[in-house]
Amino acid sequence: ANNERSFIMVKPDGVQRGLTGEIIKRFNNRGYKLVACKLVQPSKEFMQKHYADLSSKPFFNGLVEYMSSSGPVCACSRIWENKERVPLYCKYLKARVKTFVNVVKTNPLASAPGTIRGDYCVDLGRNICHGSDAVESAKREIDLWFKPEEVITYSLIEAPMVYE
Ligand code: DAT
Ligand code: MG
Repeated sequence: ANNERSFIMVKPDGVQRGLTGEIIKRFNNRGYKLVACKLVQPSKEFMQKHYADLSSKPFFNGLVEYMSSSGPVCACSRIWENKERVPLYCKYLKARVKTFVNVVKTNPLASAPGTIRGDYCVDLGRNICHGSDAVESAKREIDLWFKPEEVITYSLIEAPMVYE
Protein backbone atom coordinates (compact mmCIF):
# COMPACT_ATOMS: atom_id res chain seq x y z
CA ALA A 1 0.00 0.00 0.00
CA ASN A 2 3.00 2.28 -0.39
CA ASN A 3 3.19 5.18 -2.84
CA GLU A 4 -0.36 4.78 -4.05
CA ARG A 5 -1.46 7.42 -6.48
CA SER A 6 -4.75 9.17 -6.34
CA PHE A 7 -6.62 11.16 -8.94
CA ILE A 8 -8.12 14.45 -7.75
CA MET A 9 -10.01 16.82 -10.02
CA VAL A 10 -11.29 20.30 -9.28
CA LYS A 11 -14.66 20.38 -11.06
CA PRO A 12 -15.91 23.30 -13.23
CA ASP A 13 -17.68 24.93 -10.26
CA GLY A 14 -14.46 24.74 -8.19
CA VAL A 15 -12.39 26.25 -11.01
CA GLN A 16 -14.99 28.97 -11.76
CA ARG A 17 -15.17 29.88 -8.07
CA GLY A 18 -11.39 30.30 -7.90
CA LEU A 19 -10.96 27.41 -5.47
CA THR A 20 -8.34 25.48 -7.47
CA GLY A 21 -5.45 26.84 -5.42
CA GLU A 22 -7.28 26.26 -2.13
CA ILE A 23 -7.94 22.64 -2.99
CA ILE A 24 -4.38 21.97 -4.16
CA LYS A 25 -3.11 23.67 -1.01
CA ARG A 26 -5.26 21.51 1.27
CA PHE A 27 -3.56 18.39 0.01
CA ASN A 28 -0.10 19.99 0.03
CA ASN A 29 -0.59 21.00 3.65
CA ARG A 30 -1.16 17.40 4.65
CA GLY A 31 2.04 16.25 2.94
CA TYR A 32 0.75 14.82 -0.31
CA LYS A 33 3.14 15.17 -3.22
CA LEU A 34 1.68 16.62 -6.40
CA VAL A 35 2.90 14.49 -9.33
CA ALA A 36 0.64 15.72 -12.15
CA CYS A 37 -1.56 18.77 -12.70
CA LYS A 38 -3.25 20.36 -15.72
CA LEU A 39 -6.23 22.46 -16.75
CA VAL A 40 -8.46 20.63 -19.24
CA GLN A 41 -11.71 21.34 -21.07
CA PRO A 42 -13.01 17.76 -21.34
CA SER A 43 -15.38 16.70 -24.12
CA LYS A 44 -18.70 15.01 -23.48
CA GLU A 45 -17.28 11.70 -24.77
CA PHE A 46 -14.32 12.00 -22.42
CA MET A 47 -16.54 12.61 -19.39
CA GLN A 48 -18.71 9.63 -20.39
CA LYS A 49 -15.56 7.51 -20.13
CA HIS A 50 -14.55 9.05 -16.82
CA TYR A 51 -17.97 8.40 -15.28
CA ALA A 52 -18.60 5.09 -17.15
CA ASP A 53 -19.47 3.36 -13.85
CA LEU A 54 -22.46 5.68 -13.46
CA SER A 55 -23.79 5.33 -17.03
CA SER A 56 -27.00 3.61 -15.89
CA LYS A 57 -27.88 6.36 -13.38
CA PRO A 58 -30.71 8.78 -14.14
CA PHE A 59 -28.41 11.76 -13.51
CA PHE A 60 -25.65 10.50 -15.88
CA ASN A 61 -26.47 12.69 -18.90
CA GLY A 62 -26.85 15.83 -16.81
CA LEU A 63 -23.61 15.10 -15.01
CA VAL A 64 -21.67 14.58 -18.24
CA GLU A 65 -23.24 17.68 -19.79
CA TYR A 66 -22.36 19.78 -16.75
CA MET A 67 -18.79 18.52 -16.50
CA SER A 68 -18.06 19.15 -20.18
CA SER A 69 -19.75 22.49 -20.73
CA SER A 70 -19.35 24.67 -17.63
CA GLY A 71 -15.67 25.55 -17.88
CA PRO A 72 -12.38 23.74 -17.45
CA VAL A 73 -11.46 21.27 -14.76
CA CYS A 74 -8.10 20.95 -13.04
CA ALA A 75 -6.88 17.35 -13.12
CA CYS A 76 -4.24 16.32 -10.57
CA SER A 77 -2.51 13.25 -9.31
CA ARG A 78 -0.89 12.94 -5.92
CA ILE A 79 1.23 10.58 -3.92
CA TRP A 80 1.50 10.32 -0.21
CA GLU A 81 4.84 8.60 0.01
CA ASN A 82 5.12 5.45 2.06
CA LYS A 83 1.56 5.71 3.30
CA GLU A 84 -1.66 4.17 2.25
CA ARG A 85 -3.83 7.06 1.21
CA VAL A 86 -6.59 6.49 -1.31
CA PRO A 87 -9.31 5.79 1.30
CA LEU A 88 -8.20 8.90 3.15
CA TYR A 89 -8.86 11.11 0.15
CA CYS A 90 -12.52 10.30 0.49
CA LYS A 91 -12.58 11.31 4.14
CA TYR A 92 -10.82 14.50 3.17
CA LEU A 93 -13.33 15.30 0.56
CA LYS A 94 -16.61 14.39 2.20
CA ALA A 95 -16.63 12.64 5.60
CA ARG A 96 -20.21 12.84 6.80
CA VAL A 97 -21.45 14.46 9.99
CA LYS A 98 -23.65 12.18 12.15
CA THR A 99 -26.76 14.31 11.79
CA PHE A 100 -26.77 13.53 8.09
CA VAL A 101 -26.24 9.76 8.03
CA ASN A 102 -29.44 9.41 6.02
CA VAL A 103 -28.28 11.81 3.34
CA VAL A 104 -26.41 10.24 0.37
CA LYS A 105 -22.66 10.42 1.06
CA THR A 106 -22.10 12.42 -2.11
CA ASN A 107 -24.34 15.28 -0.95
CA PRO A 108 -21.99 17.98 0.37
CA LEU A 109 -24.76 19.21 2.67
CA ALA A 110 -23.78 16.21 4.80
CA SER A 111 -20.01 16.69 4.54
CA ALA A 112 -18.31 17.51 7.83
CA PRO A 113 -16.73 20.93 8.34
CA GLY A 114 -13.00 20.54 7.81
CA THR A 115 -13.48 18.43 4.69
CA ILE A 116 -13.18 20.13 1.31
CA ARG A 117 -16.84 19.73 0.45
CA GLY A 118 -17.88 20.49 4.00
CA ASP A 119 -16.06 23.81 3.90
CA TYR A 120 -16.93 25.04 0.41
CA CYS A 121 -20.19 23.68 -0.96
CA VAL A 122 -23.78 22.61 -0.23
CA ASP A 123 -25.36 21.09 -3.36
CA LEU A 124 -25.07 17.61 -4.89
CA GLY A 125 -24.41 18.76 -8.44
CA ARG A 126 -22.02 21.52 -7.33
CA ASN A 127 -19.62 19.61 -5.12
CA ILE A 128 -16.41 21.23 -6.46
CA CYS A 129 -14.01 18.31 -6.30
CA HIS A 130 -13.69 14.71 -7.45
CA GLY A 131 -11.43 12.18 -5.75
CA SER A 132 -10.89 8.59 -6.86
CA ASP A 133 -12.54 6.20 -4.42
CA ALA A 134 -10.13 3.24 -4.57
CA VAL A 135 -6.63 2.31 -5.72
CA GLU A 136 -8.02 0.60 -8.86
CA SER A 137 -10.25 3.50 -9.88
CA ALA A 138 -7.35 5.90 -9.27
CA LYS A 139 -5.17 3.90 -11.69
CA ARG A 140 -7.90 3.86 -14.29
CA GLU A 141 -8.51 7.60 -13.95
CA ILE A 142 -4.81 8.56 -14.03
CA ASP A 143 -4.37 6.49 -17.22
CA LEU A 144 -7.42 8.15 -18.75
CA TRP A 145 -6.43 11.74 -17.92
CA PHE A 146 -2.64 11.72 -18.19
CA LYS A 147 0.00 10.60 -20.64
CA PRO A 148 2.76 8.68 -18.82
CA GLU A 149 5.21 11.58 -19.25
CA GLU A 150 2.77 13.98 -17.58
CA VAL A 151 3.09 12.13 -14.28
CA ILE A 152 6.37 13.35 -12.81
CA THR A 153 8.77 11.44 -10.59
CA TYR A 154 10.74 13.66 -8.21
CA SER A 155 11.71 13.74 -4.58
CA LEU A 156 10.08 16.19 -2.24
CA ILE A 157 12.80 18.06 -0.34
CA GLU A 158 10.53 18.55 2.67
CA ALA A 159 9.83 14.80 2.95
CA PRO A 160 12.09 14.20 6.00
CA MET A 161 10.18 16.98 7.78
CA VAL A 162 6.82 15.34 7.03
CA TYR A 163 7.73 11.67 7.49
CA GLU A 164 9.82 10.27 10.40
P1 DAT B 1 -18.60 11.26 -5.42
O1 DAT B 1 -18.34 12.46 -6.29
O2 DAT B 1 -18.89 11.66 -4.01
O3 DAT B 1 -17.54 10.20 -5.52
P2 DAT B 1 -20.26 9.55 -7.09
O4 DAT B 1 -18.99 9.00 -7.66
O5 DAT B 1 -21.26 8.57 -6.56
O6 DAT B 1 -19.97 10.60 -5.93
O7 DAT B 1 -21.00 10.43 -8.18
C1 DAT B 1 -20.27 11.25 -9.07
C2 DAT B 1 -20.97 12.56 -9.24
O8 DAT B 1 -22.29 12.38 -9.77
C3 DAT B 1 -21.20 13.33 -7.93
O9 DAT B 1 -20.06 14.05 -7.52
C4 DAT B 1 -22.38 14.19 -8.27
C5 DAT B 1 -23.20 13.33 -9.20
N1 DAT B 1 -24.25 12.58 -8.47
C6 DAT B 1 -24.07 11.51 -7.68
N2 DAT B 1 -25.23 11.06 -7.17
C7 DAT B 1 -26.19 11.89 -7.66
C8 DAT B 1 -27.60 11.98 -7.53
N3 DAT B 1 -28.29 11.10 -6.78
N4 DAT B 1 -28.23 13.00 -8.18
C9 DAT B 1 -27.55 13.88 -8.94
N5 DAT B 1 -26.21 13.85 -9.13
C10 DAT B 1 -25.54 12.88 -8.50
MG1 MG C 1 -16.99 8.86 -7.01
